Amino acid sequence: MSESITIGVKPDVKAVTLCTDEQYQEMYAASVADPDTFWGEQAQRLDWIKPFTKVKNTDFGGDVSIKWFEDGTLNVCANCVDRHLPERANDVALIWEGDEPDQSQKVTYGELYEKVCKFSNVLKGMGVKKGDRVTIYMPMILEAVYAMLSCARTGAIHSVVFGGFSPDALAGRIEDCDSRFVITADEGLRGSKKVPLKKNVDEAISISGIVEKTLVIKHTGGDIDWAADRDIWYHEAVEDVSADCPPEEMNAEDPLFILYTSGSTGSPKGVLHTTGGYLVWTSMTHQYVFDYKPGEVFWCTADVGWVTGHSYVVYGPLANGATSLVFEGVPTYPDASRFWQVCEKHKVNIFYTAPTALRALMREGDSYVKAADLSSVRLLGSVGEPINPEAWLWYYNVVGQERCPIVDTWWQTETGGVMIAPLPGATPLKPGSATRPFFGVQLALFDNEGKKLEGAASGNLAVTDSWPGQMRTVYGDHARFQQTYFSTYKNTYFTGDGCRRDEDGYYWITGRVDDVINVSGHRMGTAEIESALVAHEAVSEAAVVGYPHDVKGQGIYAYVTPPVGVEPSEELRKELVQWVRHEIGPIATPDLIHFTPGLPKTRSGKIMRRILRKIAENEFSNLGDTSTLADPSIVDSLIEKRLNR
Ligand code: 6R9
Repeated sequence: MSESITIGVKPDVKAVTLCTDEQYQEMYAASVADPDTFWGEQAQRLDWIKPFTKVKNTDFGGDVSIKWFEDGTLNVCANCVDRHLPERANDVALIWEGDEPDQSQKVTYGELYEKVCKFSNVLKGMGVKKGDRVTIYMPMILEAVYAMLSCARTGAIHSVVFGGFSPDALAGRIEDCDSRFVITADEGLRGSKKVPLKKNVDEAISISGIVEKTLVIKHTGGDIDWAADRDIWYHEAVEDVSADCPPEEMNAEDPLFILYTSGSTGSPKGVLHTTGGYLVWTSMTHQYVFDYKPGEVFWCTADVGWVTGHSYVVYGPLANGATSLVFEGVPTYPDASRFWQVCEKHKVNIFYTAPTALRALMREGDSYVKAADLSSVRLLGSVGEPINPEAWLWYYNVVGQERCPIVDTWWQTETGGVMIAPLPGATPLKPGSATRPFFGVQLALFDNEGKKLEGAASGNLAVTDSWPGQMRTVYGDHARFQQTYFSTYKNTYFTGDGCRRDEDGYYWITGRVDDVINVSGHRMGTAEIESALVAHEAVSEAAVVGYPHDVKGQGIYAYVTPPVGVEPSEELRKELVQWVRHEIGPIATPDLIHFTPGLPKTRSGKIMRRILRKIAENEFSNLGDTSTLADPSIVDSLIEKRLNR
């Protein structure tokens, strides 16, 4: 990625009203000079039941302790729904667009209130209490949003698991947070294909065994198995409940949700977000970064199984009284015009998606975009991975018709909401750069030796002080939280990303510097895929790395060593691909499997991943020092048989 492309972003491309460049500078300076005053004021955007008297109480040293607004109380659901009723009861809160283009539905704030109260009473009827963990494994239907908001209303902690994860992966997440309740649907639909959600839940429960009640939404009406002592139909349970359910009074630091995410080692971590700071952060970033104005239709295409769906389909937009679009389908069904048809149909004003979707659609040609009337769209957003200049320019020229600013937003599951992004109008854009930090975000770059870099430089991206939306801990394992994020650099949160800062102070994210790969905007630990592979009897050792992929951003390249006596074959390759899909889910499907009799190792037995990465990238002319290898000849044979040419 290069900053040398200068494209003529038209000077009149200004969505803005909220902020000028000078105002940004002033507000940013104030936010870091006196966080207590700044955030104390910003938090007034929410309705508090009991006002807080303390704002920031955070410590990145020692055991790490992060508290914001710690003596205040509020309810997230009441902030997203109830408080809008006096002014917006008849405004549309949610637009649902189904998998088939002839299915859609609108729900006003008034209707949402009733739906959520009833859903909450169904949860209570099942025995869900404040502090209980509730696993949500759902398609992108409105009940997924009701389920999340109802957990927030009753004080339960939701753990949404993406519907594309396998029963094994689901079972692991149920067990890790000791979740006795699961909310699911009979089946999901994606691009006319059925996803057997209830069947997967049944299988997960047979593995983990701790689930007491399953609430099932009837969506497709497909055949499912039924356990009468455990399974409850939502449409039956909701018939007998009242539409009145007062929101639970929650402390600002009470947990709101757990969301599992991959890291470089071990099993996925349960990222824990709490109540007050998270909602201040998502609501404020949604307003400023997307320049959101009342009455506008906001469409974030992410699934609620990922953090982007939590923060910008559900919590940020609804806290701001926005109209948020929930899309069940995929960008290419019935054809590659779907996104643009939906924008036209629902008069979408702000559109937020991932580069991988843009690259896939760009390949299909411009005609699909041009066939739709996109005159309502005024702002475009990007998230999940670095956006390459080619995709950026296509987004800007073809989709945005050279009139819509693009906000490239860098953030993570751990950060709760956007951390680096332009403020439309205030920030001059550079294609490929997420530009500058949001209010309160203090960034730093470090080299590999731990030295802080000043001015224009490339290094590892870190954040030196807390912000309200930050994760508070790894659920059930605070030591892992400290170890993962705060042990690399002293008193500093380490992001795991590499980054360059240019002479204008703009940030250019270059990708992960740890063993995490980003496939189609989905974050995955290479260690997870490796442990799935070695669980197969025909694999004695495996090493997984990423390699550049035109559409997915990164593809999955797996080096596999079969045990002595097992011959690699095309059948075995196919079997291993299916195996990984079954163990983790389709998103972890290896693109390339390279059978090798051995892996390059140091004499102490450490796999030299640096070399494997270079070979997978087809960049093996400069492999660096291989003298420490136990058997250097293995490298030549790997190069000779490399699969990405
Ligand atoms: C929100 C989300 C986080 C990782 C992050 C980084 C990559 C996200 C990006 C980006 C470059 C952007 N990432 N946004 N890289 N430019 N605008 O995606 O969360 O799933 O936790 O992934 O995604 O590598 O560290 P999550």
